[in-house]
Amino acid sequence: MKTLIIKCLMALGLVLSVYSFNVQPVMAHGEKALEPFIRMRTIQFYDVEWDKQKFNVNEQVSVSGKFHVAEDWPVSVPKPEASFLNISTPGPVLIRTERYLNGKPFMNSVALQPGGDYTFKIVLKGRLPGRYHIHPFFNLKDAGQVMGPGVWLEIAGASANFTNSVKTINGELVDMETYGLSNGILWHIFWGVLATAWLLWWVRRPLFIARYRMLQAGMEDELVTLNDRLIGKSILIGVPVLVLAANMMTVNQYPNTIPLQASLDQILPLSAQVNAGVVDVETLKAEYRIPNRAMMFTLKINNRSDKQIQIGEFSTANVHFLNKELHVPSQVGSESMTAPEGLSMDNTAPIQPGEQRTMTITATDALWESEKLDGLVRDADSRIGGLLFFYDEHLGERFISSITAAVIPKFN
Ligand SMILES: [Cu+2]
Repeated sequence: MKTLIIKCLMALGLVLSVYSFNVQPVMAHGEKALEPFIRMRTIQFYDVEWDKQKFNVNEQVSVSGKFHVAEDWPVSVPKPEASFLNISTPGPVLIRTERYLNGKPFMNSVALQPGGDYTFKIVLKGRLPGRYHIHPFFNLKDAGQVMGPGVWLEIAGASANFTNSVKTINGELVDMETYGLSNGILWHIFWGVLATAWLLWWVRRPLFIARYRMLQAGMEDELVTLNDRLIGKSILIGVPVLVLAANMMTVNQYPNTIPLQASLDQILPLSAQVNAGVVDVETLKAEYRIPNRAMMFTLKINNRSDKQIQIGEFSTANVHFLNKELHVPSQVGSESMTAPEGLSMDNTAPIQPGEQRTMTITATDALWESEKLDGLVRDADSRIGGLLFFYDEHLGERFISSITAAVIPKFN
């Protein structure tokens, strides 16, 4: 017996030690969970910048950037008719105070147009001190969350110093952290007590089988007593009277209120987006070489600008593949998602104004695998999408083209 116990303990110890070898801090929080074709062909964030990444409780911080809504929206994903721009945080560590789309403030969900470009800005305020990974992201109705690039934010200070006061339309200054809290708790407790009491009133008596037998014996009149009826009637009258009276009191106390808004905001994409359509790119072929972790595109490029241009970057699902020949500025805070030498091409000569060229570019990096984008080749929808960034010779002007293609996997 003793040896058996020792054996069991040893086995358990072995199991535990195996687990302890595998313990690693979990850094991700679901960014890669969505299918690759959704992450690459719905909302494509770019130029996302935080005005600061270290700040104090109560201090304002803002994130701004742009996104392109893919033309080649996946057929299995509902159209972005109701999309909500938000910030993903581990709990209420920040509060959102302002939000803009194309410079216009907006409160609700918004309908986005495939093919459109938008600028956004979200203003936040530090609430709980700590170090957090934060992303702007879009909640797409019936599709899920499409993450923007993540950064680490460090909030210093003490949570006790946090203040969140707003002035109401009546000119009253209220503390949003506690406003209406006791009233809310009171009503929850009241309804909870009333409902529990009503349940207990019936449950304390013999229930189903005993009552069923009485019913069978023709004694249904005795099942419901006079007291039962009296209490039932008083609740039937008392509850609506109470609700109406409370409602009247509230209306009297707060005559000017605005209902919670449930409409859709209508904000059109940036109309004549600067440079849109100036550089035409058609994808003739896309191949993914699994052992090399390399995506190869055959592109037909038509440079209709008056500049000589070069491809500087290919980006998809917040991963950036840069052309090392060109020193394009990498996006802020995205070091871990950038392959600085990831983009190569068969013809590095600049594309002349008016030139049409068919060329092959290859985006190679382990990020295809670590960001779980290579799962694309096992999806029922194996199309890829992304943004190509062209630059003129002085890196002064930038032309963006959205590309899309069906991907053919190469297994060796
Ligand atoms: Cu993150």
